[in-house]
Amino acid sequence: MTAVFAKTPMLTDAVLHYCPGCTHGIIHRLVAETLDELGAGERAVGVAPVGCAVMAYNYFNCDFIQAAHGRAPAVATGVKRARPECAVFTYQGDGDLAAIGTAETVHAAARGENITVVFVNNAIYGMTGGQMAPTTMPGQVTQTSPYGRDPKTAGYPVRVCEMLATLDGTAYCERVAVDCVKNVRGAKKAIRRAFENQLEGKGFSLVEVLSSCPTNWGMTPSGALEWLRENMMPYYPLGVYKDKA
Ligand SMILES: Cc1ncc(C[n+]2csc(CCOP(=O)(O)OP(=O)(O)O)c2C)c(N)n1
Ligand code: SF4
Repeated sequence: MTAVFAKTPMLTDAVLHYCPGCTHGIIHRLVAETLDELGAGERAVGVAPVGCAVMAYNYFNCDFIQAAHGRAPAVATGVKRARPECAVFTYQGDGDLAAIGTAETVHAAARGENITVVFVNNAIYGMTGGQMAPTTMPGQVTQTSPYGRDPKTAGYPVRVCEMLATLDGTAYCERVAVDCVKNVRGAKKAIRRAFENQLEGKGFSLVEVLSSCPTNWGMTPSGALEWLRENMMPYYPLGVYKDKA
């Protein structure tokens, strides 16, 4: 049989442990393809989060460090400063990056660290069973908001791109989605741009990827993508929020 589509070399042969319909796998592939296309795989160092992507180190053919919950940008800062020739990236969920890791994220951006951050926003804590995240939508039912997130008591969702765009140290931030082919292509372009910026020494670059968690949202894979389009996209508009170029 003729193979018409193969794994990109930067991905290992390990079988992904993600749930059926989870978009982490698509985003892994986009990062891996980008590193292959830029010829940066040999000098790439990834920093894995705590969250469903905690074992990302099993899936990429490059060096990886697993950071304590939320601390990936601090770890990436150390690696990049010690080994500036490396292509250093973090891969983080919204619980990791926008809850416990808020300080690390904001200050890495404010310092203009020359790293690439891939931020997977699925509006929930996936790995731990579906608790409310800072990015959970108003009214969204989670394990810790069984009647829906009530902004009166639980506040409003955090728009990470908009927030980081205000910082002078942020070189580039863009929000993309992986709900359809067109948007997956856009996501790839943004991830590539975020790595190119780093290789050109432009500074802190972040790509926020609107993603689905069918398991904890209690939906089918296609229903979850529909929910993402109807509920997340209006609150989290796609687009470039900062580009120092
Ligand atoms: C210091 C600390 N606090 C809490 C946890 C528990 N914990 C593990 S993963 C996680 C949430 C992960 O959610 P997210 O970052 O959104 O990633 P996802 O699993 O949705 O991809 C939490 C709270 C932990 N491991 N360490
Ligand atoms: S729990 Fe959610 S984010 Fe985690 S692997 Fe399953 S679908 Fe993906």
